Amino acid sequence: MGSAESITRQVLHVDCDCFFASVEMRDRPELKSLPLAIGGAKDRRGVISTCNYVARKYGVRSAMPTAHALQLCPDLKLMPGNMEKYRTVSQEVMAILRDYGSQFQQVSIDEAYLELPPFSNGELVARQIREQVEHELGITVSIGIAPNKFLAKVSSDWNKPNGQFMVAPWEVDGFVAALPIRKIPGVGPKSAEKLHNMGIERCEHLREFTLTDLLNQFGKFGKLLFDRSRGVDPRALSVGGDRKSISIERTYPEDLKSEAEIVAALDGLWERFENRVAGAKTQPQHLAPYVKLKYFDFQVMTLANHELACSRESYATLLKSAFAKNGKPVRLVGLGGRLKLQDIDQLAFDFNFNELDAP
Ligand code: TTP
Ligand code: MG
Repeated sequence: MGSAESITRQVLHVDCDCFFASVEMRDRPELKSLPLAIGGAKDRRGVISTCNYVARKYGVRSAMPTAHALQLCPDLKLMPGNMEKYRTVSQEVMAILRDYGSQFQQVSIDEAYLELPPFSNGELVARQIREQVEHELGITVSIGIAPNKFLAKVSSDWNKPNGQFMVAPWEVDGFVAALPIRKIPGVGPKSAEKLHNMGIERCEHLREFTLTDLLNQFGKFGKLLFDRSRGVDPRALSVGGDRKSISIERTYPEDLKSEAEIVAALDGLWERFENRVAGAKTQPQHLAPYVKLKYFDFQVMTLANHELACSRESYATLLKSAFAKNGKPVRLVGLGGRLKLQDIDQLAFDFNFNELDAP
């Protein structure tokens, strides 16, 4: 254990709690005490996208056929879901997170990694993020703090919902030794079964195998198992690789106080944004525009409209509407373009893909 890198890195993995359900409970608090699921109707062979923690007590889970969920929990309140709303809230969460990391990587609609500068107080930063998201957006997130992405991802699940968990560098060895192999991201049901048949339940058992043994048994995936069972994960945050949005922003020395000032700010921002889009090898027609305003009191508002083209005129329209929402003095203006996502099925597909099982 303990390369210089693993001692100094501080990676946060932030994951929203029962994301789609949290947004609905925020907007209709009377749903909080009920078992709630977002998903397709039973008679249309729908599946559950997610459910709140009340419904989880009954065994309801993501990707489960709705018919099965209703057998487990006949009182389940089922809602069809509103992707447009979830995308907007996702953008708002990400806008908050981005400000905390020296690097930032969004990995799905509700989760992201942050790399903190060395010697930051990771636990304190996590607490601040949780407070800010809950206060500004009315939903909760859980956070893992660890020396690498693998351990941060495992840790964000440890005290879910609305919790955080840190694995300090000196705790890595013991923590990983006791970790069930199913907790290693990438180990799905098939590889778990194969590992169990080899007598491997926890990472400490994996360590008894040589790298050659594991490569012979699992191909390239064997190297991942070898590394992860020792708490090793050298992956950097892929900033821009997994890009879901492109944005630029500027904080002004003096707050902007009128619609005219906000629209005039576009002069300085639009060209930078166009260059950023071109630099990311993306076409504007693949982007849905959004704007971000941060007010003098650090409240943040984002406004998106995926029907609009990604043009200067659209940003002027969005900025005017955003400013009109409450007219408070603005300290920061941002322009963004979100890569257009498909539909909920595509999203479910992406999730399955993330959980890719070993050969
Ligand atoms: P997750 O973060 O996997 O789940 P979650 O946020 O609902 O719950 P948890 O508290 O355990 O993190 O997924 C984020 C959102 O993505 C989820 O709210 C709905 C959507 N989703 C699907 O549509 N289909 C799926 O199979 C999964 C897993 C998620
Ligand atoms: Mg989540």
